[in-house]
Amino acid sequence: MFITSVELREIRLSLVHPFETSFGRTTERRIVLVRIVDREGAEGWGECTAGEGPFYCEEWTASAWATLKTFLVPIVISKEIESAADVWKLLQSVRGNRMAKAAIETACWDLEAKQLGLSLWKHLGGVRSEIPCGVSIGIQQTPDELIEKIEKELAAGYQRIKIKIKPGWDANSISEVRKRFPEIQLMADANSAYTLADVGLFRELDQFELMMIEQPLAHDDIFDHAALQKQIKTPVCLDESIRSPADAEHAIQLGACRVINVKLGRVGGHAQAKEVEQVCHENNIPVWCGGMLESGIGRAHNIAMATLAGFTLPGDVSASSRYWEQDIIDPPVTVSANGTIKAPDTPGIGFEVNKSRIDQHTVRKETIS
Ligand code: OSB
Ligand code: MG
Repeated sequence: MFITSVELREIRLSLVHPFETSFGRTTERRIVLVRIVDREGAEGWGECTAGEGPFYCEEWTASAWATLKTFLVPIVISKEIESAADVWKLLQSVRGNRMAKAAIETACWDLEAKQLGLSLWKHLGGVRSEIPCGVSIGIQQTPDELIEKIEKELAAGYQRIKIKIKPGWDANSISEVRKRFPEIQLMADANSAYTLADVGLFRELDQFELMMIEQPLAHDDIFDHAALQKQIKTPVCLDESIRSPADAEHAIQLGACRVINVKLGRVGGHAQAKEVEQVCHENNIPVWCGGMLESGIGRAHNIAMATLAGFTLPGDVSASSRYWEQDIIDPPVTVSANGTIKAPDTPGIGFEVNKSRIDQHTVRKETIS
């Protein structure tokens, strides 16, 4: 692969419904897209999953833009690259900044799959053509509103429901939901809103038979999560804390979690995600694909990743219409009545990138060649 030009764009997309977590509320996304072009004029697309501020992790839209433009793009441009699998290593002189790295690394996988005439999911080594899907539901005003949202998602076919929790919106809302839906696959995500001092709360949550509790403690912690897991029955799932295959190995060895959520951006792209999946697979730890309120390009990459063997649990990848009036890919991502998404068979990410729609939403653009 020989990349002759890289286009960076920032697009702004309004969410159909605001999304609230323990760390804040999002109404409009600021998304950096990366388009790479090779000597033959073939293109690959990647999406940066950094948020609008440094609240989920350190990276955010503007830091990712600056890191891509100043450091990462110059590394990959105008040189012979053996394969997409080598890009992570090429970028290793830059520390951290995994979401910025993933934006360009995933674009390379899309381009390479297109060069080979293969769907991205097959090129990655995926084993299933349909992925099981769940939804992540943000913090609501009242338990009744939450229950109404859950009813709607279950009617649409989604296989599991994840609700966001924070202090003051936890045991009571979970209890109400469980009363109304005694049998559903239910889980909660705290996005690091608690400490070990809250162990009493987590013991109380054990009675609700949650599939798992996601990232209850600090975003960069593994040690305290191990202490918590020893004191509760509900499996702990780590999200924020797992940034590399080594993190996954350490967390598993310490007993800090029984499930891992894999996010392409958080671990630095497809090659790293495959390694995290591998480590988990070897240790009998199931994984699932997380979401970061992606536009269609990031969503398409998530679908491809979730076809890998270890992704046995329903993830947070859901239909475009839950996020956007109009997605930037055609066709939009849709979910079947039994809560699955079909991985497309056309080359690369397998969806048409709608350039005129992207143009409409672009607030800045820079081409480096
Ligand atoms: O922790 O999984 C998370 C969204 C933004 C930041 C962090 C998270 C999330 C979600 C939404 O849960 C998943 C999605 O629907 O894309
Ligand atoms: Mg999470």
